[in-house]
Amino acid sequence: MRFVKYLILLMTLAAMQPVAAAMNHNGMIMDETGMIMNSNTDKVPRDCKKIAGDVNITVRAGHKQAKKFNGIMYAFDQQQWDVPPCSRINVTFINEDKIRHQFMIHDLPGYLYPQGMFTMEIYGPGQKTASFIVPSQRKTYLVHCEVPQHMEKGMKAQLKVDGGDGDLPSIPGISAAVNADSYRVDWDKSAWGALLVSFFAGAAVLWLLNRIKR
Ligand SMILES: [Cu+2]
Repeated sequence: MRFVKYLILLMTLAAMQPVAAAMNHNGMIMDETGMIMNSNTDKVPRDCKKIAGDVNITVRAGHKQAKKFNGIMYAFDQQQWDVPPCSRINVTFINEDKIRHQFMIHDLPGYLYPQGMFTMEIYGPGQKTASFIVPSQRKTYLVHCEVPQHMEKGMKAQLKVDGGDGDLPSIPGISAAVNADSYRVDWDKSAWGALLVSFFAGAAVLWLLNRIKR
């Protein structure tokens, strides 16, 4: 019994951990409509002398934005943004759906953005504005929505600093997937068997119907 109690205590502690981590997170602004993480309007990256300028972008996210592509479900209105080195990006993020969406960018310098991330999340229809400052390096950054399956279903884009260092895979309308979806039939013995069985079953039904009519 003592062992079970100990186990339950351990499991409870383990379950509490993510909550504690979220509470400790510096730079997180949260309200009932969403959250902004690691917003940065004035801390200049080490490799930049100063902020080169402001780039204002409006990003719409939703189901409607996916209509221009085949086979995807969610998208941003734009799949790519080009920005100059050391610029401050002021993002107005608009969620057009009645579900959560995020604008999340990865691999920013860790000393300014914990875990290299800048994130905006909106729980339903609405908008938020926040900023981040990019370093000087020529690089392509991944932008996506981290709600489960949203990136896989098309909510994926890229932000290029100084022209970027290439395209990321499976950006709708820009690049091909690493593993493309495949809907081919694997014509092995069982597939042929199923086809033959269906064929003869169908023929038998027709033959029976014919007999009943007479
Ligand atoms: Cu989403």
